[in-house]
Amino acid sequence: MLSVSSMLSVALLSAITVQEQVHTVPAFSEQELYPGGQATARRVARRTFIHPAGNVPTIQQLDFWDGFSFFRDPWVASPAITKDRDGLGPLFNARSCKTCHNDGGRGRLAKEGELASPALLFRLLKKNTWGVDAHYGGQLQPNAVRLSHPKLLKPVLAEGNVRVRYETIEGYYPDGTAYSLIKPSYQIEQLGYGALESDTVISARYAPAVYGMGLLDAISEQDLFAQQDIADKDQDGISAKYNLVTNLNTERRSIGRFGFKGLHATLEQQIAGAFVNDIGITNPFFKQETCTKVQHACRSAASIDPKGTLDIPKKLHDLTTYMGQILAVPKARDLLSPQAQQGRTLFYQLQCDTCHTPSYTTQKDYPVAALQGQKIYPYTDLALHDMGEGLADQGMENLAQGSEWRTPPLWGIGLQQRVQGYQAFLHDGRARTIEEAILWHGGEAQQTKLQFMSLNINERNALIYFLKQI
Ligand code: HEC
Ligand code: HEC
Ligand SMILES: [Ca+2]
Ligand SMILES: [Ca+2]
Repeated sequence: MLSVSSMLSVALLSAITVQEQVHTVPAFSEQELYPGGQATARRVARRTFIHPAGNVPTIQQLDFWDGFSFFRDPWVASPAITKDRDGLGPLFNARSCKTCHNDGGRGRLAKEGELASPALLFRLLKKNTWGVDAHYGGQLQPNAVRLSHPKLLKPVLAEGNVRVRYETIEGYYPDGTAYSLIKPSYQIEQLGYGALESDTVISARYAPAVYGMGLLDAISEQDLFAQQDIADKDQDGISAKYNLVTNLNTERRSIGRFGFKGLHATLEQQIAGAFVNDIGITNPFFKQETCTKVQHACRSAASIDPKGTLDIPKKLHDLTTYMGQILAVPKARDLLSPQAQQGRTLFYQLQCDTCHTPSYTTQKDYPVAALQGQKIYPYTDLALHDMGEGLADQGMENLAQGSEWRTPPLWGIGLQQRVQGYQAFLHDGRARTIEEAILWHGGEAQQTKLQFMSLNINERNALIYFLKQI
């Protein structure tokens, strides 16, 4: 006999009728060939992703190249002769944006057993609560400026380095095909300020491509919120949660859409965060250098900076933001071929589109005219998803748990190998191929992953071929 409580739950279960998922495959649209709408790059890039949006007037293209120099050129310690490129550090990860976002694409990773390259940086987080390490702050900076100044009694010490090792995991598809994955582990070395706090956890982040960011910035908040499904009401096993952060412009809680944990509300604030944390360049959004209370030499170095104020004033900041806004998305490639079309159908049938939302129309009142009202195909909902233990670290970042990651855009991912001569995927760059990236999907994406695995080899290849063309 059923107990009252289990009868109740049976009643509840039948009341919530599990919706039959209809995997509709939308008709192909020619617009998919131009993932950035009219702002798509005019030609497929060779050796670089740096192109201004195809539809911006010449005068704005000049601003773009001007802004690009702030992305490309290294910053130097102050005092220096170059007055508009100084202020580096005291602590920093790299001297320029380009060091990590190589040619607008992803950074180059170090080999197994070597010290991590700058393109892999390490956040220092807390378990189950949002906080940072008291001694090292929220990010490990492996570099420090070398200054000589009478007031600086001791040199600024770098914070440390990380050595990366990989463990190989072998597996088989149901059809018997073998695959192998590599799982990273990290060892921190040369700590400059003693041990990390015992409850500090490290979270590796691999510098992503930065093209198309202005278009993601131009998606309206309503369009994103419409996809929110924290309690999984539609019962497809996939929830979508946004990381709500303070928009430093409006002081209002907004969707954090940038970064692997969705920590920054706007592109401008994401770039401002990169400046202060990664390069040590203070700016109107982040006015303090990253020195912690115990980093005395760092604090002295910051205080003797002859500029005494922010390393970049507002205007310069806008210029850089502008460059980030109109950095163009590449055109799709062989999307019309039968193989790509077969892969496209599978992409929808397997419900990859539930998280990798194919398209949006950008806001009509976004400040940059070229990006207004564009039909774009980024393939992301910009929401956080539980991706399972395999991809999890233990750190909390605002509302994001260790296992939750923001869906990354997929546009242009297949070009990385061709343009840059190397490729790596996922938040820590552990996936050597697109196939491996899919195989790491777990948690809410577990079902989708299993369905991918049970495809036959031609179908799997077709799906991957499609992803390489978008
Ligand atoms: C030390 C390496 C490094 C440097 C230098 C660096 N970045 Fe990044 N960048 C990253 C990493 C890693 C992430 C992902 C961060 C995260 O999610 O925690 C990122 C994220 C971003 C994003 C968000 C991408 C997305 O998909 O949401 C943008 C935009 C960006 N960086 C722009 C810049 C700009 C502009 C500069 C120069 C001012 C810069 N970065 C400097 C490593 C770097
Ligand atoms: C539950 C949501 C969800 C579903 C369903 C999903 N993905 Fe993802 N996908 C993500 C998230 C989140 C990441 C980032 C994970 C990370 O970096 O650790 C990701 C990463 C990727 C990447 C790597 C992108 C990059 O730039 O590194 C590829 C490729 C990808 N997904 C393809 C697919 C395909 C193909 C499917 C369907 C078979 C699929 N995904 C289904 C959420 C999802
Ligand atoms: Ca500085
Ligand atoms: Ca630090």
